[in-house]
Amino acid sequence: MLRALLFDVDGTLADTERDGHRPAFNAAFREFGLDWEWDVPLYGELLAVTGGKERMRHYVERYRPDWPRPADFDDLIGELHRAKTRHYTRLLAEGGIPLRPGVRRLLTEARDTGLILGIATTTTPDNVTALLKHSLAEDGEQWFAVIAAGDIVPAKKPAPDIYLWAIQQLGLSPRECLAFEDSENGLCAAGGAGLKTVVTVNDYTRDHDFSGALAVLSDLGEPGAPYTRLDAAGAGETAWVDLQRLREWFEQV
Ligand code: XBP
Ligand code: MG
Repeated sequence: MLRALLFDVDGTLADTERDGHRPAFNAAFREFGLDWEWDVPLYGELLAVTGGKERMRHYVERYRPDWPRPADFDDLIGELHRAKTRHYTRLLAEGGIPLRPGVRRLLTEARDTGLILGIATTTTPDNVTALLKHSLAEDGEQWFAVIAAGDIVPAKKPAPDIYLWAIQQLGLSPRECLAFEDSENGLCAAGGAGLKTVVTVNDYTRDHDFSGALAVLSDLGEPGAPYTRLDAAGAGETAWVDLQRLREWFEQV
């Protein structure tokens, strides 16, 4: 039986990467006098590595191998990341990033029918708090029974650890939970934890490999602005995701 919906954050609840995290990283780089600039296509490549600190380290190793690393490189990464979180959460507080289509409607329906809601993300907890507060509701954090985020587990997505941690906190079995993801790394993490997963793609993840997903959709859809289903099982179907549809998909496989 379906008891809980577990949501990824970045790219799934809101399109935060291109116009949220990316400019926040760039603002932090400028603040520290670094000539690093992550444009839209480069950031798409960098998204292969989850976690902001991990992503910055990967950038230096892969794209700036000649950059003279200071002895306190790890500290610098930590400081840059704190600055980036400050820039990012300020952007959210300014109301910068709306929820994706259908997200608020589905969360509300799930709450009203007593389904458990949870979050499983690699992003920093402050980022989740800010998004829920400014883009969902003042008490948005309280809508979720568990918020699994950031460094709470050392191995980030595509490792399944963050989902396993969230499920354990809820005292549920993976067979009672459904995950929502936007990326191949996220689908791997959820699948690795034994979860069925619905994928909503975005411009950065459209071409990822989503085999094994319950359904792959353009977005969750709204009445009057339906999703387009992209996976072979239902290609071309247009509708919107509500609990009845989710239960049908969930029980099918
Ligand atoms: C998205 C990420 C995050 C953000 C940056 O993960 O990979 O790292 O890009 O967040 P998810 P931090 O879709 O699982 O939420 O800088 O706070 O790490
Ligand atoms: Mg994501």
